[in-house]
Amino acid sequence: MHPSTPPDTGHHSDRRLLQALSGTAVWPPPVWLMRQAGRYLPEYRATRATAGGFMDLCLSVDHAVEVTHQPLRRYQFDAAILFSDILMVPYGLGQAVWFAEGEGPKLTALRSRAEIDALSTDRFHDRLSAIYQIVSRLRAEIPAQTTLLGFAGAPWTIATYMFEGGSSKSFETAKRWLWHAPDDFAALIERVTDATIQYLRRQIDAGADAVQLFDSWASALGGEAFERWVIEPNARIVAALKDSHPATPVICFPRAAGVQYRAFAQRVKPAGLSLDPTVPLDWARGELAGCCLQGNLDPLLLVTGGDALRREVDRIGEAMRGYPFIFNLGHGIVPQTPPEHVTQLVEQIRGW
Ligand code: 1CP
Repeated sequence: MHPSTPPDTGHHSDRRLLQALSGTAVWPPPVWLMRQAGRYLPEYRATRATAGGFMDLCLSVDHAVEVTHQPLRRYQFDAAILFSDILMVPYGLGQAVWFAEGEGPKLTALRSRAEIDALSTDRFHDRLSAIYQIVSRLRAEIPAQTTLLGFAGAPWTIATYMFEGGSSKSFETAKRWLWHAPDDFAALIERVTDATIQYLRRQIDAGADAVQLFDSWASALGGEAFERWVIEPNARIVAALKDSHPATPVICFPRAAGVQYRAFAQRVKPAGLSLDPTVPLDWARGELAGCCLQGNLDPLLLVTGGDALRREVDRIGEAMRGYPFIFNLGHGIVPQTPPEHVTQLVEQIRGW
């Protein structure tokens, strides 16, 4: 350390993950994992069992703070991510959201323009006030060098749940709306976009150091529809946050968007871009320059473990050395992941 370097005062310049997002090549790279809190951890399952439903878990300040801490007690991650869910925005807008045991998320599907117009931001921050308390408690409690990430779903992905009433494979209902009734679809996207901007601003004000936008179903759209419903809303959110909170980086994740990642990066210009496992890293370094890249280990390799995992982790590191990069998975951890494989992964990266 240089003799004039000030002691660790907890200033955010000490946060390696923020250095990477500001365009610096940090080595070894900062690491965190999508869904790093969750069902693969026995302590998560124990807390979840006492919390009631999944929505109760997300809206209970003590429980959500506890499960956010759990992976940090086991692993030296560079970031904590707010424990919550992307479906908090529909909930904040007044839609009913619940999680049926073993079936995933359920919502009362939107069926008319009147139901779209009835969604309201009037009580949005009230309904979500627990989330802002969770963020501010986390920022006070986690180590100074650990980055606190807030997050939200991107509008297209959120719209699929709002129109389908839950998970979908084909997105048939949502697509019917966007092609049959584009004005109504646009009204919904606009409402969700505005709410998401307000939601992320409040998370940042409460202490989030950076935020991630999950567009998990971006790959369902192409051509003009990708431009209008994926690129445009992401661009509007990133621009609004740059305007109000210029020091807070945004990471975008237009998952599985393939070559459309290039147009996305050029138009949205996020500080960070999260890559799914199919994106070739040498291609990404050339075509997505200007963004700090994050990714992109296949989460199932973390289930397999052993030499196959070790080799792939080294390959990713070699490809990204010398480039602004955050090590992550290409999608969330799956429940059958052995926790000791995460230990192996983090130790390997720290040993580079
Ligand atoms: O039973 C349980 O305990 C619930 C499982 C679970 C968990 C742990 C759900 C339900 N959500 C979460 C937490 C969660 N979801 C986080 C927490 C922070 C973290 O540690 O990363 C985050 C960031 C999310 C984001 C999320 N929710 C996304 C985007 C990322 C992705 O996986 O693509 C999506 C699509 C959701 C919807 C959702 N919530 C829960 C499930 C099982 C799903 C996916 C359903 C589907 O496939 O449609």
